[in-house]
Amino acid sequence: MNKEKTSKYFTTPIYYVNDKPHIGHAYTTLAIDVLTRYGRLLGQEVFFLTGTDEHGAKIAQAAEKSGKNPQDFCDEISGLFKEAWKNLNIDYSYFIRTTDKQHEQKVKEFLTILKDKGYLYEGEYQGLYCVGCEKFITEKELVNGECPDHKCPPQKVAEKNWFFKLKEFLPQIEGLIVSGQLLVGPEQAKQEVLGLFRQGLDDISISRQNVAWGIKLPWDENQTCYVWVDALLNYWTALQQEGRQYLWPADLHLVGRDILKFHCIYWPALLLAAGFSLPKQVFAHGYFTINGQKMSKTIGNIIDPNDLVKKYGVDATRYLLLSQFPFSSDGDISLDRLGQKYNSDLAKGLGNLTARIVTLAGKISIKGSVEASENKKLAEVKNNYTQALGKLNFYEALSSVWDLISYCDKIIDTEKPWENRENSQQAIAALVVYLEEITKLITPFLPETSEKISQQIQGGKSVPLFPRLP
Ligand code: ME8
Repeated sequence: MNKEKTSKYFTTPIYYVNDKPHIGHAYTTLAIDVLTRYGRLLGQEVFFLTGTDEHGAKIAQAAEKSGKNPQDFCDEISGLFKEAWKNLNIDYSYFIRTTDKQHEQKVKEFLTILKDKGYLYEGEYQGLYCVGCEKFITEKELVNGECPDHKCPPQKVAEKNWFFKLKEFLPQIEGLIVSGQLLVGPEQAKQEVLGLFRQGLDDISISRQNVAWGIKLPWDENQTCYVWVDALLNYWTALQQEGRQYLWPADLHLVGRDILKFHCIYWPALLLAAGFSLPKQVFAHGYFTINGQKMSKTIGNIIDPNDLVKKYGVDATRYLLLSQFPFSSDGDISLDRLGQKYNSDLAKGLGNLTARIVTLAGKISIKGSVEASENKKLAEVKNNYTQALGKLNFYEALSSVWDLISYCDKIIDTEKPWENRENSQQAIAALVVYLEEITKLITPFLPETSEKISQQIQGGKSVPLFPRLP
């Protein structure tokens, strides 16, 4: 098979560098890390792209507030994202920054293609702009005169801009989404996007006149590229930088549901206009709130993933974040519940089971194989796991493994194989096979733990994996 057929290209959003990473960013990035590791275990070449979104008014204002020049500020915060991903054992293939010179160059080339094809025109923009969202906003969207997400009044803007003929592409994109040629998941997200077409959309401005911190339009130095166009293009420019154009189109853009419109409407339209093929899938996951509130610096309730790693360890943090809620649902995170889940699922569940089986296997010489009925259990678990991961249901995939863990605990409790009866050898042999299978299934989620369990099975010596926390 040629390279194109077996390779996959997965992306996360590129995160704004106005602030340090939080567990919401970690959630999306971990999910792609798991899919990447899973794909690689299946023998696929997977290219995993993540990075940072560094231009625009929002970043310029954050830099100014911190008393730094924008580039130094971006270098610093972008570095914090890289560090957090390292601490979470996230194995990305490439980290793009929109201030990379090659990216800036490719954005200019892309915009020139649109201009040459006649899809850009000059116009006057008069309206409202929310710097927090980095988007033009309508009166209708405001709540008590404020942006409902950022709880602040938008800016009044009246400036000359370059516009993109978005409307020309809307019927085609709607058709592609309806027919599933451009997959939008889950179903609820697809319906939300289709609703946007029904409400009607106007052409979009792709440049800003009074935002200096951005990429200058090659034919109009008074204008900088609108930060969302600059950012979306990362998915395409990164491949050019890496000499991996053959990976286009992306197999999956994973996003939070806040940025669906940009990924399912604006992005496909820009690609169609330039004559490029469209991504295969855009999937939107749910949102975390903290004790019922939106995570925000103002409220002061942001959870830093590095703090979780310090408290629970890398693999435990990976597990705790991905096992909270079904991937497409919103959910509320509480630090207390994270601690309880650590103790029940990891210290008591996986950790304790490993210790029990490794100890039993070390005491008794095991012979025999797993009986047919027990193999049925394995087949069922593997099937549930594969199906779940195929649908990006990380929570369900993990539940199926934890179901096997409780099943093993029950076998040990009922058969008491340490009593060394007639069937003990058989039971222990089966338990070892189950533990080996559990080890394989958790590999994409808990790579270090999986390695440690394999070593313990081979060495016959049990070492605690997840010490119980007070
Ligand atoms: O939107 N729960 O960047 P951003 C779960 N730069 N996921 C969350 C979350 C939460 N509470 N908060 C954030 C941008 N996320 C643009 C993207 S892409 C071309 C440009 C995750 O820093 C989720 O994936 O605001 C969301 O879409 C993303 O972080 C937004 O990150």
